[in-house]
Amino acid sequence: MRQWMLKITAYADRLLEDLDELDWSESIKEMQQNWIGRSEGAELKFNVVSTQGCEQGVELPVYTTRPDTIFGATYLVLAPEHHLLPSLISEAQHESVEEYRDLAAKKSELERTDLQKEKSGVFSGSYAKNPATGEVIPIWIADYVLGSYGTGAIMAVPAHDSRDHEFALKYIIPIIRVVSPFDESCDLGGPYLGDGVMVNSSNSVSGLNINGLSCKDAASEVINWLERTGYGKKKVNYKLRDWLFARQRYWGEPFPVIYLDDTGEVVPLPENELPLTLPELDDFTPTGTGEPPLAKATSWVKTMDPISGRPAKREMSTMPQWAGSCWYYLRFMDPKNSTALVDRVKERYWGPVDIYVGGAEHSVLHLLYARYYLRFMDPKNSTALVDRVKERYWGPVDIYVGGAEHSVLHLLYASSPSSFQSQVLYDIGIVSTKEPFRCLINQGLILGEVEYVAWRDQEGRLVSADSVSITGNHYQEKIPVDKVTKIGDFYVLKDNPDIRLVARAYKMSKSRGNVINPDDVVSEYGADSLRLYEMFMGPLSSPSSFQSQVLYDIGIVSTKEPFRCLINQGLILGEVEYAAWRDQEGRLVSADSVSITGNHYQEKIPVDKVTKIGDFYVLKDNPDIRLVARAYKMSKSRGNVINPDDVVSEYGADSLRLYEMFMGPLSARHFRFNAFLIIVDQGKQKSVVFRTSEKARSEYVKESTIILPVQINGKTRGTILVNEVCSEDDAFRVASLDKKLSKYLLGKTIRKRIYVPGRILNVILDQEKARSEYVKESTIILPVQINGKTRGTILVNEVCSEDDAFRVASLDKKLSKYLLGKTIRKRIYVPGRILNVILDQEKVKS
Ligand code: ANZ
Repeated sequence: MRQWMLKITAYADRLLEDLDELDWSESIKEMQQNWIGRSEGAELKFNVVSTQGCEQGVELPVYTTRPDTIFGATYLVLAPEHHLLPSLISEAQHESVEEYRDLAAKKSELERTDLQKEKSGVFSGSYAKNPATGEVIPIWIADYVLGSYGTGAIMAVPAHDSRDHEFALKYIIPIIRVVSPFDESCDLGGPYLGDGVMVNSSNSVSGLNINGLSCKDAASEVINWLERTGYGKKKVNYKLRDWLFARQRYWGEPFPVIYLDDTGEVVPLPENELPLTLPELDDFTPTGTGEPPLAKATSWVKTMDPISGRPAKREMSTMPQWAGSCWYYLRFMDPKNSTALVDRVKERYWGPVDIYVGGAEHSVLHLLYARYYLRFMDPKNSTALVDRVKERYWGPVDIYVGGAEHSVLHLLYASSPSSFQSQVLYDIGIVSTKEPFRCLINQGLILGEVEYVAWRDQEGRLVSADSVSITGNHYQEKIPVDKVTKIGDFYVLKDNPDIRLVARAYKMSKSRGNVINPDDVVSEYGADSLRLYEMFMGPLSSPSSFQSQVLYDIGIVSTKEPFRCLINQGLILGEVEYAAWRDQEGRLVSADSVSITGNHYQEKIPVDKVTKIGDFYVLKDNPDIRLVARAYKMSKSRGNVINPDDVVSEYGADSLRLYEMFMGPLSARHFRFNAFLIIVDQGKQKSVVFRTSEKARSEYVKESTIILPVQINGKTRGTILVNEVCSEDDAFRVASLDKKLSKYLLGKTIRKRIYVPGRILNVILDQEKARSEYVKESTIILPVQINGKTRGTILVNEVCSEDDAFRVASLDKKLSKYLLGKTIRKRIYVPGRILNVILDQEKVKS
């Protein structure tokens, strides 16, 4: 079959070298490197000989990356599809070789390489001479050698290659060791694949002696010898194949070429005949004759050369899907241009794509093809086809009339991801950059909603997930989300918190029934709700699970018109304002010890005098003084109005847009979409990505905040961020509020604290108490009331002391909000039942 191939192999080196310039993940770069698969070695010829060693006039070239091991080559292997095979099969072996070839033809390349459990092969009946040793060695046929790689034949070195070793053991072929490990004590049970010193590698007749050399030196010595004696030469090989660019299907860009009826010559259509579009076809199913479906469009196929008027036929194959996907992004830069692919000035302004977000599954094929397209045809590669290509945007380069290899190549491309197109357009001067996508981000997978399951034992009794044993014959039962609650780090049954559940999110799939269709979400919650939710799902590259609950939580639900809903409700407050308290004598008083009766008054503090330690804002030069931080509704009278127009003209619309996106989920209720709407139409100002951030930098560098290591019982368990000179109490408070550290402190009795300001905080716990861990069966959920109203629950030991219960409550994120900075009048504690904290009412007012 006549096919079109693009000569991507001419770009292999450039596509490899230019990977360095890209801000892509190392794994994707590695995949592209592996796909291109550059390997350096030698191609050398073995003469086919009779059993007596007489040359038969047939040369068998092999490709090897280990020319140093030539003295260890004790047999040759040909791929079953090797074109020289028919001339090598002896009469006696004919039948078994044919049988073996039929079997091999049924396997895929993958099955023949990685998946093949046991090597198999058959003797051809012929021999060859090892040019280095002068020995006559057998030629075998085996399907672990692929016809499509290298020369389709190998010199097998069973002492130093695993596949050859396995094969030689099976068919009892000599194994000659030629590399001795540097470390002589190493185990030589199997093939030795490592580096070492050459042994058994000298022959006076061939004049080659590499004994004592390292593998690397021996390899270059052998290559010199091959080149000197004419047996071979240095060779670089690529796994990358040329790109089979024709498809026998209807959908796809038609090739703009015709074949002249009289001579069969291929003529590209002149530019004024472009674009060539597909003919309308009612029936585009396969023809059944082997011809592509376009053969059915007889009046379209039959045409004439627009220049000479000679009768001709159009190409009936079409281009593959990659043909368009490799350059569509250029069209986005200049979509209405009808005379060029993209205007040069526009391309220079917009290109290359700053960030490309795509799944890792595109990492090789699409991304390599796209890179190749931008490079196209090496100007120094003077094939006749180059000029033709230059006349067109992406014309095919090479005509390939292929045989059996086609099926192999085609399968290779279809089954494994690879990629390549962008260098093309760079070389023919259409684009100014050879790389299409400067930065590549592989987005994380969005999994389905978290699913919960409980375990039951053989008698059907619920068993907590942490005490399920593999031998216990337990089985799982799905639990609806409304029966689940979270306590600490664990999901438990709401009405039986002792039973921990297994919580897991799965990849969305039809068979699992957990697919969430964005269209459904949009129609239920509105497109903006979904958009906002996506912005807060976490880092783009991390996987996460879809949580419809969050759509409720951010308060945008129950209306299909979230814009209107938000504009009516949301409020963006002015900048945060800070105030310090002073007492009657004008002395500064920390906000947490101000009493309402003390006649204190407030003083505004400029932002540059404020720093944050843990959750609190304090005076930079006196961190013991906590400040009141509060944002107020924007009002003219307060003078805190922020006009979006001013923000846009100072920072650019993109900056504001970006800022709004990152205001944080908690402020969603205060999110200001009207400001968002205003800036959308502001036009493109200088993008935030090009702005310097000097202002922000100096703001953050000045601080005397340090990272303080925290030890628990002498073992460093984490760090906290505190002011260099902060007090021991403050350091301990920050540590006990820290998520990680609090786990070690929760419910424990502190025996001692050792604090060296600026250096370390070490907390020594009462060991006995520490042992009675809190996660045992005696752990209960204790309701906590503040002023008689239940405000939350805590997880404590049934018999824990009042002090401990109170400490756990005050470390609880939700409850601490009620307690922070308040004076406690009274605590009522009924172990195992309730903790009620009565606050000083007057204080609450402040
Ligand atoms: C002798 C030798 C000795 C080899 C040794 C390896 C180790 P890469 O790196 O993938 O290019 N080979 C060559 N052509 C092959 C084919 N068509 N099908 C299967 N295997 C083939 O690998 C190159 C090595 O793979 C070559 O070097 C050859 O085996 C084998 F100690 O030659 B070597």
